[in-house]
Amino acid sequence: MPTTELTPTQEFIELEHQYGAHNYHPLDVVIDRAEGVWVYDVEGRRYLDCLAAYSAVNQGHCHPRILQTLIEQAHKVTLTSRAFRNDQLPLFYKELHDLTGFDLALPMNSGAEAVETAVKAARKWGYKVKGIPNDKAEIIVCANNFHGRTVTIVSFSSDQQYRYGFGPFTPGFKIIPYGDAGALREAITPNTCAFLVEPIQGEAGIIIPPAGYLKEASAICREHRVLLMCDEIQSGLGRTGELFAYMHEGIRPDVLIVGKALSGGFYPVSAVLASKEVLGVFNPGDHGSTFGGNPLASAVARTALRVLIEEEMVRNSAVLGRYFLGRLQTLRSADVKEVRGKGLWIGIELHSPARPYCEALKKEGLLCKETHDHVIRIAPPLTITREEIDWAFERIRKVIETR
Ligand code: IF1
Repeated sequence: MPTTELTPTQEFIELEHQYGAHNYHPLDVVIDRAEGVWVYDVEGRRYLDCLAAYSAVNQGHCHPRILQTLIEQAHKVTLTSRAFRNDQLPLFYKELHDLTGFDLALPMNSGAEAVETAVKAARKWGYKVKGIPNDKAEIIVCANNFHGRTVTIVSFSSDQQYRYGFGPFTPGFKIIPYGDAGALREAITPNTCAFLVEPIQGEAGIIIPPAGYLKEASAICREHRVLLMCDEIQSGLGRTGELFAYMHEGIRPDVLIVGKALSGGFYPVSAVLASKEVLGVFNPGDHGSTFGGNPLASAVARTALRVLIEEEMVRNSAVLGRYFLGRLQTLRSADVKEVRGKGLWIGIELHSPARPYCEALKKEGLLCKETHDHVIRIAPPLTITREEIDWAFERIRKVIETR
């Protein structure tokens, strides 16, 4: 009986299948090394990473300067807990303030934890500062939002799969259509404390709202003393060609939520940035986290921000994003419905499912991920070069125009 020899890739997949929960449907590529925009699988094949870990490695995989910081800090101290102080968090706070202009920051780990922190801050601000009756605070969110996977966050998701089987849900949220400032005005009540929105919706398929939407939403929030909270966990830190996506509209949110590339993909680091009036509602013991603001996270994030600025990755995202979008908009296929994007964040919307295209692109050496079934998300590290874009474009054109 010939034994079925498994390839190294199949062996790893088999182990995952046998011993891991099946909460993902990843492409069958097993990566064991990564550098810059390139990743390598266990059989030595090379791929251009057009997902960048959902924009967590904007700085490119294993950025040497961030790696150096990680190693040096790991030899010194990694975790003190917030019961004591450390020498990296104060410097991280100061550099976040200098970079963003927000008075204060509250450091957490995952993006979802930062979103939960923003929800708690907005509610407590609503009660203590705005004077909303206790337990009556309302937060407005948009349909097709993605803000994380906790029970409270999926309580305000409009995606049935993200909610199915996870009730009962947290009350106090209202869902309005995305991109419709009038709907926001309509939904506000005297008990509304905040409007939580992605400046560009990522998981929904890189949905860019009408020009002026965020500006109008900001004015409506100011008029009704509602906190505008921008979730820039995916759209932030250069992805759209500005440091933060809200900057395209010349506005400034009351609360800014960041994560992912805040650590360049080396470590879970997230944060909520806001004024003293908002984050000042937290008293000692109100809120926290074992790892939040630890010295290793703070040191890594400081270098991740530094390389983003010093190596002009935001400008690269703007210039090469326009170039990449321009080339992709020349694609000729009856299956392409729209090609849209901002900076190095591009969605190729198709009439048919995107997954088969992602499988075909993998065979050509390009790793992309479908989002919401019909969109191929193109989001490479912001360090990509024009030559690498041309290399990627040739393969995308071959797959899209010859299927
Ligand atoms: C998964 C999606 C992207 C986010 C925004 C908060 C969070 C995310 C705008 C939560 C996280 C990740 C989560 C990851 C896949 C990925 C994702 F497909 F889930 F929706 F990027 F679009 N706000 N997005 O994009 O941050 O807690 O994950 O650190 O859950 O499958 P997190």
